[in-house]
Amino acid sequence: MTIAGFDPSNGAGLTSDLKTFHAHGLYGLSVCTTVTVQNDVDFKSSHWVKPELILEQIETLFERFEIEVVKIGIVESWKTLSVILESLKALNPTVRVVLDPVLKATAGYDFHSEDELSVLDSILDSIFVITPNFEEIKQLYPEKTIEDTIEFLSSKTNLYLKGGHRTDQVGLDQLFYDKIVQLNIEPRGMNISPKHGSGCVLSSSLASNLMLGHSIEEAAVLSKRYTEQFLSSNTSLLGNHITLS
Ligand code: PXL
Repeated sequence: MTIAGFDPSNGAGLTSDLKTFHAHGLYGLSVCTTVTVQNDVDFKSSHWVKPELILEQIETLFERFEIEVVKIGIVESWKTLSVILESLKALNPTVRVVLDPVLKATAGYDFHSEDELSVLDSILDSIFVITPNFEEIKQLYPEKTIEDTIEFLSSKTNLYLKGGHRTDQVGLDQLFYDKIVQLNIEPRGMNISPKHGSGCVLSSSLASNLMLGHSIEEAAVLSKRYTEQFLSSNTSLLGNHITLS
């Protein structure tokens, strides 16, 4: 299941997640947190779905399906995220959550501007893995160094740090898991070009691979490779998932 926003261009958000789930051979369920007005280059506005309505969507799906892995994307606030997590845990105590902490749309729009970080701190241990990029990890704890933030986050949850925006080694992703293990996932040097919503693809591929029974380490590598393939599918800002041969 994905709990995310609707992006009419389908590069990001829940429709992008559904395409990713489908390409992994899974049937995806989706819960909408916001209706956004955007295309692949221009983010105009976000119209948030009330938390009660988000919960009603979640509960209605749980009435019919056993949901074991949930990817969460854009939410209005960390408080809303905490309400969603509480509901998920009540419906399935062993649910695993992949959190893509969307703080800024690529097309320039800030979320969580006046948000309480202490709320995020208190919910990190109910998340299975968090998937920030370099910009997001800096923005999450601006007063800490990146190294300190990595240490803090990885003491509470698994951390998949996306390296697309890093300046030292572009495209080097890092997984910090089981509190102490670090795995560097090198880029494969494919002919990739930037895409709108690539972070959504990585996190929903990670959720898919976990759902398929892979360990966090295997799932991380498979998702990196899946995302690279997606990024190299064409040169436009909207990528293709799989092609039938
Ligand atoms: O890629 C981040 C993201 C996630 N979800 C939605 C978005 C965006 C970026 O634009 O619109 C709905």
